[in-house]
Amino acid sequence: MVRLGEVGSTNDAARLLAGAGVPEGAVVVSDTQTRGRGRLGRPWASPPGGLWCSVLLRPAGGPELGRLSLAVGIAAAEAVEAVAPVRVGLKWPNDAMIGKRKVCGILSERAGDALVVGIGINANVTAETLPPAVAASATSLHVALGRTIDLSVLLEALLGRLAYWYDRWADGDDAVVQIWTRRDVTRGIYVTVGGPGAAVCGIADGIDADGALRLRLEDGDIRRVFAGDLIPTG
Ligand code: BT5
Repeated sequence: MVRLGEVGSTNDAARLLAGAGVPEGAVVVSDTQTRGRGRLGRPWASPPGGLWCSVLLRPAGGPELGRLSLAVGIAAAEAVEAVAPVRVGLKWPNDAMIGKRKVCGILSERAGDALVVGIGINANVTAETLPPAVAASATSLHVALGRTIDLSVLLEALLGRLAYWYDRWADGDDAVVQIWTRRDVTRGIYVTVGGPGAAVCGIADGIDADGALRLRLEDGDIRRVFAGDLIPTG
């Protein structure tokens, strides 16, 4: 485990480890990130108090990688619930939510033949330390509970649940899809999905076994979506 006080992005630090041939399971964790990022290079606010970490994986083939990101989402949700009396929902593709607000984001990136899974949990982050634009749609465990939690206990829970769900994923276990579906907060809700192509609107109809979002269009057809941002509109 590499523990840092400050880093650009723990994902970049983990990529360096991947390039150096470090074995699977290595973890980088930092108190803050100066260039934390989300998907498509979007900034990820990483003030002190959050759990900002990246895990190096070397999946040997295995089933769909889209499905691995589901497994990571379940692990993050279970870890948060293990340390705090909150209910965590999942919003496709990679957000862990408390109510309608995002408490955790996940960024999986390929690094050669390895995979770096970055997980950011707004644990002891206070609302004042998040940029206003982010604070409007985000929450933290501190905001939800009104107290701090032990970050090392949260990290231990996260790594434990991640190891469990990584194995389930590698075994091709359908529990990954089933358990993710139980936490799905947008199923049956009218949504807009913006992505690489034009935005599409429809009723979110859950996910397929490969992690694709099923969108029921107005004409009743199902559109499978593999990447994008889901915005509840109904
Ligand atoms: C994500 O991207 O949600 C993935 C975030 C992954 C962060 C971890 S922290 C450890 C590792 N190192 C990194 O550099 N990254 C990973 P995306 O779905 O694209 O969401 C990004 C959007 O979330 C931004 O455009 C903001 O609107 C919002 N956001 C930014 N910071 C946030 C925060 N701390 N909490 C909640 N929402 C935030």
